[in-house]
Amino acid sequence: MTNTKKVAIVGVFSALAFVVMYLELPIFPAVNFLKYDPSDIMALLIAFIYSPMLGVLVLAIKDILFYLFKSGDIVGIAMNFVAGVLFIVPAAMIYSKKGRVREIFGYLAGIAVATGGMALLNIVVVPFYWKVSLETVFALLPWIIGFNAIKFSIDSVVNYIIHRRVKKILEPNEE
Ligand code: RBF
Repeated sequence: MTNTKKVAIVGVFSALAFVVMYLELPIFPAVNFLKYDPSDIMALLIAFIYSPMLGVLVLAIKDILFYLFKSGDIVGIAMNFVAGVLFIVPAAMIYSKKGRVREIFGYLAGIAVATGGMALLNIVVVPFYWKVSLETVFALLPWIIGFNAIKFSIDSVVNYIIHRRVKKILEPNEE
């Protein structure tokens, strides 16, 4: 595959990720600042098909675009970016094109790292962001953990179903 084609595909996937981020679906009313959108799937596809680094690039581009055109909330965007990185980097590194068992371990690792990491990060960030006490954050913690576990499980299932087909479409002459 030529570099030009790769650059074009990364650009298209970043734009797609930016657009689907507008979904911003709150899953739990108790933590309605946490919003689901499928944009991390575009980054995960690129991470699986090319490399974790290019996946992180897709995350960065869609988050910068979303910050500029929609949210203007640097904390929310930063949290979204970090959550995405914590999910796709372990998942794609463990997968590294070595079959379905490793792929599933990759997803489980990504879900665990992102859910655990974001729980810790929210404990630090939410008291400042919402000006609430630490007790309030701990009361919300099950919802925060549930949100991230659900978000990244949905992304994993969708990626599992589609990534081989997407790869065939992007690289019809390989393998
Ligand atoms: N997104 C996540 O995927 N996981 C999180 O744990 C998470 N924590 C957040 C905490 C705060 C205080 C804010 C403002 C946002 C957080 N986000 C998190 C991002 C949020 O779900 C959404 O993607 C962004 O706000 C952009 O709409």
